[in-house]
Amino acid sequence: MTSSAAGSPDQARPAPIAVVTGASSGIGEATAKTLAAQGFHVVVAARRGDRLQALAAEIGGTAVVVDVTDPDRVDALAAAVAALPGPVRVLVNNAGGARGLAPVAEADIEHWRWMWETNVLGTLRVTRALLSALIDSGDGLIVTVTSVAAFELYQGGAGYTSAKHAESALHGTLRRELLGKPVRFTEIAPGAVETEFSLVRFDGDRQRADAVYAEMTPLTAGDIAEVIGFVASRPAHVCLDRVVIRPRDQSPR
Ligand code: 8X3
Repeated sequence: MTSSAAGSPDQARPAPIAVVTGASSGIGEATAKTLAAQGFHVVVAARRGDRLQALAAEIGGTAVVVDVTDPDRVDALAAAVAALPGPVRVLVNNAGGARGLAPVAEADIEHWRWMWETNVLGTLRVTRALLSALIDSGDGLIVTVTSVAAFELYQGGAGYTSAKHAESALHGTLRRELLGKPVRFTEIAPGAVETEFSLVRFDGDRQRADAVYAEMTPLTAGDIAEVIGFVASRPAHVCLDRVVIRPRDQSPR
């Protein structure tokens, strides 16, 4: 694993900045640690301030409390990033998740609204807010953590799969619209990763969440973070468009 994403050490230059949303736990937290170890100044963004502060202190980064569904907080994130001295090189759109597993006929509209607000509109808001800074850095990278649900369907999953399909479409469309600009795009599409994902989906029901990962060895947040670190440490002309990562024990649907 190359660990020189931030370039060769140069004490005179401020560290390049990486912004990670949904950074208070799971894939976001692990990614923040990986990018910090590669020399980025990492801005960790999430709703849970206490966990963010502890993470920022641990990795020497900056914590910004942000709910990606709140436009004012996203503006505050952009302002906090703009106040830092380094170039804005990396954005990891990781905030999002699933709520419920109800069939379409019994869909909970509020669950759907939350999934579309966080995964789709949240990614849109944060990406738009940081886009010029990423381009202006001369070598920007936008990583969007979608899911295998971005291209697969399963019973009970329509709220989540439709949101992840849309998030993937948003990311892929922007990649096409910005062709020729100095910004790369990578979609990371994980399968089963044991994080708080299923606990959130099942509203804190630990037994139901644990059952998702029973009789298999799921991926860990660190497995995904390692790949994002690899993506972020490629040279400026190399773009990994989409990386699909599943546990050996999970087959495509
Ligand atoms: C979740 C992927 O395979 O656990 O994003 O449903 S899976």
